[in-house]
Amino acid sequence: MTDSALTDGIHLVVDALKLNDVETIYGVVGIPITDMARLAQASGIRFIGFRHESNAAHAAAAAGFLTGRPGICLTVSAPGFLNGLVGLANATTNCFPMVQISGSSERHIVDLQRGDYEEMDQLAVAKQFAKAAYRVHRAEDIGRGIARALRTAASGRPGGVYLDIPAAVLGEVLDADQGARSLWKVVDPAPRQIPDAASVDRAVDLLAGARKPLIVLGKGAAYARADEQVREFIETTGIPYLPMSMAKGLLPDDHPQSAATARSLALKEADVVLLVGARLNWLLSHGDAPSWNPDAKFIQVDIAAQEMDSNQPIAAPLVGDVGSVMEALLARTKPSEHIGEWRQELRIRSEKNVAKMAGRLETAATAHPMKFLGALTAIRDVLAENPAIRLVNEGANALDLARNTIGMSVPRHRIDSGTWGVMGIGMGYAIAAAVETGDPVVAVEGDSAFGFSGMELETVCRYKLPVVTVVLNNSGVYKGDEASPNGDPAPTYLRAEHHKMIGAFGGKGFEAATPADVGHYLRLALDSGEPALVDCVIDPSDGTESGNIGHLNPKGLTSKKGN
Ligand code: ADP
Ligand code: TPW
Repeated sequence: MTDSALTDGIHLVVDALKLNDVETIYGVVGIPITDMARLAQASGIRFIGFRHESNAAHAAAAAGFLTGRPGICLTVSAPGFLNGLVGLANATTNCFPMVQISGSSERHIVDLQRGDYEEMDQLAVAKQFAKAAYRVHRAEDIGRGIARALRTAASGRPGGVYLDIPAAVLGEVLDADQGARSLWKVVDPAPRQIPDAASVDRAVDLLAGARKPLIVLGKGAAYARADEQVREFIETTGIPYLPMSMAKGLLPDDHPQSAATARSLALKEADVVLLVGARLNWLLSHGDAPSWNPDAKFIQVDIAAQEMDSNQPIAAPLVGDVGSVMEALLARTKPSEHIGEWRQELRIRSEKNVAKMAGRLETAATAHPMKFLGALTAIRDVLAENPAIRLVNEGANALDLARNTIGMSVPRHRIDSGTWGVMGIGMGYAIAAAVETGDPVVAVEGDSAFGFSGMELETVCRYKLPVVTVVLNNSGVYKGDEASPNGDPAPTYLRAEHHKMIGAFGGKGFEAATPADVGHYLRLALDSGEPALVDCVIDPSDGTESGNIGHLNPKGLTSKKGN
């Protein structure tokens, strides 16, 4: 037998990924996967090498959301695997499809805890954090393992899947023909799921009787890529809708039916609520009074049947994919009657809120030192000039205020901290957005949030990605003006001149002290199409603790007394 008639585990992994149209792998190399990264690159798969696996995994998750196909993250064993796990768990929580492939150490040593290099039972650990976790024990099962991982990640409710491949399997040599026959391409990994006709009737009847109906669009609706069906349903029925943060842009934020600027009134008053790819979790106050009308009836569109009744009784469950369900609803639904008054009520509240916000923005525009809202108004104006820009957003105040200030007009152009409110997604998401879409990316980051993945600026520069990072730098977590009782900095205090960092990696850094500076440098950076960072110097006293979720933050007795 000649060498050309042989293959090995490493080749089979790369071949299986290629066969399944994987174009990019996000990862960090080391034993036992370095050669796999090299081979992937040589075979035409793009390998994006990161500084830390959490960021690579976050990138793979974002790639999954942005493309609708599982993003791939590749890590080494134990510590690299654990670093990636944060991204894998976050992907699962957010219902993004991704696969984390990690090399692992020798099973016969690990399982007897004899002390191998990077010893860990990774499969057992991953099971708790992933939608599913699999291990391949023989090279001839690599194709099966990858097919299974890809289908599990993408089908039904998407999520993160872990695939464990021991070093010995990667090194295993087998006959090339036998190897080739062991691989296959997954057919129709995420089939449509048509709703039951009776469930559609039930929902239509409920909606028909509503006086104050409301539609809530979640990131599942954005993920479903049923943009036309969603828009048509909303516009045909005339029902007001609220977009969750990552559903913004599914319809343009200035759409006349958007109730975003009358959110609290909409929740309090709605009598029939149609949830579309949105869970009634903490982000929607679990559907509870007093945020919601206690008599509201819920209709829920979700691909995952187990989501129904998780918080409130679901009067009309619609289990299926958003596209199929909206089509079925559209076929039976007529324009809603008697909702003119309801829409008028929301409009009046909205006008009042918008006027209040305009006042705040006006005050912020001239404030010195600069306020969050001053910088954000400038960012908003620049982004409005180019709707193709992908927006990444994390922080506390930086997240809440940017979400409310920056309008989106195109679906899936905003990715953020999501269901967990996690910090650290910034650079990973930005890198994936640039790599997967080729569009310019602006990452609007709180200064603390940015620090979690800041070293990946080097990755942005190394791959010359069109990512502009805008740091809203108020010198701290939430705020930067807290005094400490001893000589140490306060727990919330941070200090960095971020624009200097990127220079070390060959990117351009700007420091902006006024909204005019912010707009000017952001435009300059976007026009260059090159990696850049704008550090916005924000008043350290601006911002509230925990942003708009301060009520979730337990306070000790000392704080309560105001000491
Ligand atoms: P948000 O945070 O924007 O409110 P969530 O992440 O809470 O959104 O909810 C997303 C929901 O969308 C999940 O329950 C998930 O099962 C569902 N989902 C994901 N993809 C689809 C799809 N193609 N069709 C229907 N539901 C989907
Ligand atoms: C992985 C807790 C929530 S928000 C935040 C932290 C540390 C940073 C807020 O400060 P930032 O924004 O980014 O400067 P701003 O605009 O308010 O000043 N670790 C993880 N996730 C979370 N959510 C935290 C800690 C947290």
